[in-house]
Amino acid sequence: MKNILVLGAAGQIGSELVPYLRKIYGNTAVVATYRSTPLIPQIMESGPCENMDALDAKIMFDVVKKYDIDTIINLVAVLSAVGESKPTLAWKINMDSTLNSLEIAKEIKGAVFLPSSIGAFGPTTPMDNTPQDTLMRPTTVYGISKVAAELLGDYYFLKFGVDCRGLRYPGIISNVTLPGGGTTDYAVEIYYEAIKHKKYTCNLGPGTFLDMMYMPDALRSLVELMEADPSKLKHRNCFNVSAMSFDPEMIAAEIKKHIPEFEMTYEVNPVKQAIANSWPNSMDHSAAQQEWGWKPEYDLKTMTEDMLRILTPRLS
Ligand code: AKB
Repeated sequence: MKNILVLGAAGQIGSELVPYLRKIYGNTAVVATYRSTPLIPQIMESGPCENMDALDAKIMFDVVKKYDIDTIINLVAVLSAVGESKPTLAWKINMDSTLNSLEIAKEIKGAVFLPSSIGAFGPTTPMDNTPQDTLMRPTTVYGISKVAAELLGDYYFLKFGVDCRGLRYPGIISNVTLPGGGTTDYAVEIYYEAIKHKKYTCNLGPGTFLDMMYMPDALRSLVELMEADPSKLKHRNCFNVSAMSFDPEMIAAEIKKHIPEFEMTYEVNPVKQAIANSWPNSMDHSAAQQEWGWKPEYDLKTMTEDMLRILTPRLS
């Protein structure tokens, strides 16, 4: 990657990915784009930014040309829970931004990163140690758009030689920008509420296991995959990647070790619960280990220590 365009840079991943990439590749080499949500000041002040709509291919192409972009990272997405209340909008945003990225990469002979998700799996997928290659019949519009994007990524690689790569991200836990509209959002909110109010009402029920990952691992996995030797990649779109699997009781118990008065209660959101029940409990990420050396650094214990260390002074 030399000159990188990050679409959706104001979101949960984008607001940390842009500074991370600028540190590695240089401030002027990473162009951050956004539409309605403003970028964080650190991004606005440290390098090029463009206010543009990723659904407008002509404008995206002009920006790509202006900065001599060779790699497009498309983080534009309507997530799983919101997608169920606005399915046609979710489909349009998720698919049009994907197609525009692939079409423009084809023109410039560039590379594309497409994030997929545990949401690409469905209720008929094996739930435990979910294999890399398995049955994928998701029951959310978000998941359907992710499977379609994975297939399109492979199609553009095979048909046009576009160097498209992707990761099936689990729930991502972070402390800069809150996620919005996802099913795994509870695992971020719980830290904020534990610090601010010493209590949290969880919208997923006890025993709901899901894969999760701390943001530093998510950022590193993206760069490691994009820089991996292409001749080693048997799977391009997309690799299972995970760092930990837990249920609400386990994360609450870990937080309680640091905040003994913390209490969690449950008020299950039926839409989110149905989505979570259709997703894997834990994924097998051995293909990512074998093909490009994936290895997570954080587990539930070390992530909790780090989240509380960073958030406590900010929120107290
Ligand atoms: C969501 O919950 O929708 C996302 C995801 C796992 O893709 N965080």
